[in-house]
Amino acid sequence: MGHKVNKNWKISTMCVHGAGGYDKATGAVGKPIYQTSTFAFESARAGAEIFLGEREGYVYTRISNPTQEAFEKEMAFLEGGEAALAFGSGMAAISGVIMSLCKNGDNVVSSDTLYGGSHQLFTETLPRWDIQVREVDGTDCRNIADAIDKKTRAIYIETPANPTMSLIDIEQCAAIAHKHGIPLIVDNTFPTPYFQQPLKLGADVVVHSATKYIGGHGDTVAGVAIGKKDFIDELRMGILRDMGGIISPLNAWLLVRGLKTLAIRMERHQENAMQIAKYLQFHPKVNSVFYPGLTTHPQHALAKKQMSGFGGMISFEVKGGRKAGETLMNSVELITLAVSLGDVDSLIEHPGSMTHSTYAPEDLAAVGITEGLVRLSVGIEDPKDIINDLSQALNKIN
Ligand code: LCS
Repeated sequence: MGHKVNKNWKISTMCVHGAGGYDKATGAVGKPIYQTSTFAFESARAGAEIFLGEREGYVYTRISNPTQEAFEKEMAFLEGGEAALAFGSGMAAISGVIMSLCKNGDNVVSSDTLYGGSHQLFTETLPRWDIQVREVDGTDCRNIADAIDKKTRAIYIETPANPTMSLIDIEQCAAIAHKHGIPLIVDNTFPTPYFQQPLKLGADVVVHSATKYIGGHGDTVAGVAIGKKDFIDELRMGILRDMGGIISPLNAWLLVRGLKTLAIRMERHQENAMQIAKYLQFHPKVNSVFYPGLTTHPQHALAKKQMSGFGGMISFEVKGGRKAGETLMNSVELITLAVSLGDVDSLIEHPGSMTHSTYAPEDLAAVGITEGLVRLSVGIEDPKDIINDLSQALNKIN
């Protein structure tokens, strides 16, 4: 009958078939969108047994739904985890995981170069419940080890980091975490499981903004956490059920569809990014280019060790600071001036004043987000067209 999921498949096959099986009820090959809030019970007794966890079954879409489940199964399969849980956004996944592990008085040790929203959650929002996040320079794992104390409940890292493309050694962080009996959480949004599988390097939990490469088409906001079944079950029946930050069936379906082309999209994003990084590297209006695939990237060796590819994100510093960056962003014609990333379309933005404006000015400088830093999410267009667009826009800088 075909479509029988096999753990030995290569990842591009997993992307297409990993959600497994035809729809049991109808044989539909495309995953149906179960656009329902509630599910009928066979009998009063069956309903009570499902509530008690003595019988399998769906109850209510805030707890589970077959379309969400198809996405979760696929993500667990791709990341090599036991189970996954979908959320309504990447931030819901990140905050959910941290809240599930911590209570007031606890702390988390985190790398300091993070998506600006994660930084805001860690430094403004979680402290309101007396959960402190200690952000340290994770490019040297000793800083992480030094910040751990008896109240530390997890290590959290983002690698490659948004937007500087700095890397953190996942294996080393996992060893530190396990020495202290705490989990390592990795935000794997930038590389996706296609290029990096943190659980296989010792991490315990992976989180994603599925809004990005997982969906891939810029039409969905979503998140997901992957890890051990016990942890994910607790997350589902605790934070997700009680805080309610779920994904809709339609959005879960868009992600299942997006994942089918993840492998070929990531290959193309990477091919394009490499060409563009090389082009920018020698451009007279560009000071420096940050892309882990360049041999000049200070952590190129680590990238080769823990990633199977370098992804589609580039940041670069233009000569002339913020003003020059603004000229560039106002002059692009093909590339869209917008936040978000990982879409098939190329997107450009200024982290210092947009995605990372949640950092205090002195903290921005400390983590390497300079005034002239521009972030480019390289799309899957023809690379010559992207380069021509950058070329004409860079030429507008005086
Ligand atoms: N983690 C990373 C690495 C991200 O880049 C983002 C969003 C999130 C988590 C949060 O995910 P969301 O809730 O938005 O699904 N990054 C964005 C960015 O760089 N521009 O706009 C959003």
